[in-house]
Amino acid sequence: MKKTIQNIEIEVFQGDIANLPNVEAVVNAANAQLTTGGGVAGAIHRAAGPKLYEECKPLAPIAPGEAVITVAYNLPNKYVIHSLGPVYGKDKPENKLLENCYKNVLKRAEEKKVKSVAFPAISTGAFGYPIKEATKISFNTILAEIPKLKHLQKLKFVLFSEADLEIYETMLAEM
Ligand code: AR6
Repeated sequence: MKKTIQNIEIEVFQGDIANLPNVEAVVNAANAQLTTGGGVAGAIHRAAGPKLYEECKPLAPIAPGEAVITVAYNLPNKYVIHSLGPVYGKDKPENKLLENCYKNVLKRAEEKKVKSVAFPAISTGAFGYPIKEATKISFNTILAEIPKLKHLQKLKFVLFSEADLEIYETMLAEM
């Protein structure tokens, strides 16, 4: 499903963040040490190859809400933007920290003049953020940031499960 808001195309679809050939930068739902792990981080590091971690190592650790950018090695993209989401119920205030993830990813992308970026649902897997709350935060943050974007033209949201996709589609339709 796609929608255009102030000339920015917003798309939500089901897929694997580590296999998206038509997007310039993909977002990693990282851990603080920027190592591989489960979920998105595992898929991204596996597909990118070991050089990704070599580039990440000196950039770590990062704090919740921060984002750093690297190249993408064997992934079909130009960049990976690594952001650490809040652990739900532990890192406070979790809504602000999650908002910072989306803001800082957009900042890193704009600094490199990136035209398209794909986000996973940061913090909603191992970190336990309820998907509906997290979706609201991601869309509200993106909406507020759209007027500041100079290079980005496409924002994509990749959901792993059908159920998460439905939540994103419903909220995008209401936007
Ligand atoms: N493509 C798209 N979405 C995915 C994929 C994939 N390949 N795999 C999982 N998801 P998570 P977090 C969805 O756990 O909650 C890692 O071990 C998943 O269903 O990857 O921010 C790191 O090393 C969920 O909706 O990220 C960290 O320690 C969403 O992506 C920690 O987990 C995020 O799930 C980060 O936890």
